[in-house]
Parts: sequence; C-alpha cells; structure tokens
Amino acid sequence: MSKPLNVGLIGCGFMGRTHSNAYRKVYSFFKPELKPALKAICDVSADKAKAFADTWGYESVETDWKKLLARKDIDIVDICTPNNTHREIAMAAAAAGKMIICEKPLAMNTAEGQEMVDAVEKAGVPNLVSFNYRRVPAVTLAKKLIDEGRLGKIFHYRAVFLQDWTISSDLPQGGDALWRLDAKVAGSGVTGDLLAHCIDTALWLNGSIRSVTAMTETFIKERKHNITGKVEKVNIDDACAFLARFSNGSLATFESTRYARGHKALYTFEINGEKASIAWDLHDLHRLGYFDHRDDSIVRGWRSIHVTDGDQPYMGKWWVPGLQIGYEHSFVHQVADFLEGVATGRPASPTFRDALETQKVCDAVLESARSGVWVDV
Ligand code: SOE
Repeated sequence: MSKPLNVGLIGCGFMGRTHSNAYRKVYSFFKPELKPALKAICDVSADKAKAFADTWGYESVETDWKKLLARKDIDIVDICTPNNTHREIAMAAAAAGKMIICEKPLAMNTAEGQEMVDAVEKAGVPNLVSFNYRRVPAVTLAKKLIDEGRLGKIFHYRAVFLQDWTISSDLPQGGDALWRLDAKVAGSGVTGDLLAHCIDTALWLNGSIRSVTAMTETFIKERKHNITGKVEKVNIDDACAFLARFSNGSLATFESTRYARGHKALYTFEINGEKASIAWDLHDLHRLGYFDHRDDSIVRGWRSIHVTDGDQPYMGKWWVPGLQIGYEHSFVHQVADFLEGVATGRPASPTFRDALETQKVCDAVLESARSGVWVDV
C-alpha cells in the first residue's frame, strides 16, 4: 500500500503544467511507495489558480506562497515560478521542513544558489532541481554507455540548444510568459535558460568543467517592458557560445541562441571517444546515435538505437517494445526518481548541490563573455 505525499505547486505556467502532469501519471506507471497527491496549487492570480486546479485536479487553491508553506498538510513544495523567486521560496520551504523540487536554473547566480544549498542541507530536506533532459531514456542510456567505458577516453563534447522565438523586435520583455527576456527576473538569457540544460547534461555525462571562454550577444538592444510599459534596455544574452575544458582532458563547444530561424527547440549533443561516439537530438528524442569502432569494418557505421525496449532506461514501465514515449515523460521519470530517493534515502540527482555546479559554470561563462578572457570554474 503506497503512502500519500501531498504536493503544493507554485506557478501555473508551462512548467507548472509539465510537473502537474508528471504527478498525475507517476503512480499509474511507476507504482512508487510514496504516492503524490495534488493538494494545492498556488498563483498570485486566483482566477488562474482556480482554472489550473480545475484542469489538473488540485484539491485547493492558494494565492500567497507563504500561506502554502505554512500548511501542515503540504509535504512537497514544487517551485515553478520565475528564477528571481526561487531563492526566497526555497529558503522558506526548507525552514518549514518541506521537501523541495525547484525548476531550473537553481538560482539567479552562484551566491544565491550557495545559500539555497546551505539551507536545504541544514534543514535536511530532500531536494531536486528539474533538469528533465537527463531523464529522456536515450540520454540516460548515453550515461550508461559512458559509465560502462564503451567510449573509452573522451576527446570531444559538442552541444547546441537553438530556438528562434525572440527574433521579432516587437516582442516585449517582462511579465507572464515573457519574463525570460527580463534579466531582473531571469538572471540571464540563453545561458541560464538553455545552456544550463546543456551544462547539466554535460557535467552528468562527462564530469566537471575546469575552465571556459565565452562570447554573448544581445541582438535587440531595447524592448518595450510589459509591466512598466516603457521601452527599456535589454540586459539578457540573446545568444552565447563558449569553449570549455573538462577535467578529464576533453574539449567542448557549447552554443545557444534564440535567433536561429527555423529552430524551435533543437537541443543536440555529440560525444567522441577513442572507441565510440554517441549523438542525441531532442527532435528525435527516443533515438540514440551510436558508432562503435570495434564493430567489424564491413558493417561499421552509425546506428540509430530506437530506445523503446524494456531493458533500456525507464522503458520497462511504459508500453511494449517498439512504442516510443516523449518530452512529458522525462518529468514523470524525474518525479518517480525523486520519490524513490525519498523512500530509500538515496537522493535523486541533481540535488541543489549538484545544480550549483551548473550555476557556477553559467556564472563563469557570463564572466568570461564580459571580460573576454578564460575563466576557471
Ligand atoms: C524556453 O523557451 C524553454 O521553455 C526553457 O525554459 C525550457 O527549460 C526548455 O526545456 C525549453 O525551452
């Protein structure tokens, strides 16, 4: 018999939806020992919160996150609010003894992130940052292949995350849905929003990054602000490219932009080792490209592994071999792993401490873009 665990989720945006969907599905497929119950949804707009509660099946509604945190019947606080609120909510949730799941990036910067790590560790509460792409089965399979040593020594890591949704100069900054363009709310542009995903995956697959050199650009210098109504300077990075040296000696290139016309969410990475290479593409997320030099030369070549078999990561919990899953499932896996971590006492990764490493790389990238020199992480 599963034990219930009550969820209080803050924020009714896109991420609030992905997390809510995950809580609803996880029990049916993963049968965790702890069963999440959608207890309360919180948003500053009562209308939005009520509509969200109706859509996703939350039992109750709050409009003040402090009230949500004060409730005795809430076990997990799930933070799906803009980046500039993560620190304050997470610190208060830790002090209230709640388990915490926080959307990425962990914080606005490393100093804030460090405070959050200290707070959750002092309180001893389970904590996780939502870097969902780790839990796409093909990406998890990549981790397994690397850990088994199939690639041998790794020479290169190459990652890109391309979008095109901010090209129009008419697009305002700030407010609902567009806070990602407002540096005061988002902290940074593509570095914290998109490259943070690439960095999290890279640190997980290939170990720590030693140093970086970066360039950023803000193509549209001024935009109307949705809240103030004034035309204001744009302070986010619209595009960022950086080189990195990993501690294992491998070299890396990372690139991200919201100005790559034709690309909506093209996240790809390729890793080249002495014995084998792997490649992954979010647009074809259930496949993993794999090239093994040890294959017989007459049949050697890139193979496209259709990651749908029961013995491949997470897939035994879904349908039958050959039938693929998609983006939303990475969040279901995240909740399943978090709940298992709570039940077993072996925390799922990335914890706040793990995510702080990504934050440090993001900060080093932005510092290097400002200074024009290599920066040690
Ligand atoms: C930005 O458009 C965004 O929604 C990110 O914030 C998400 O983290 C990414 O997964 C998809 O793109």
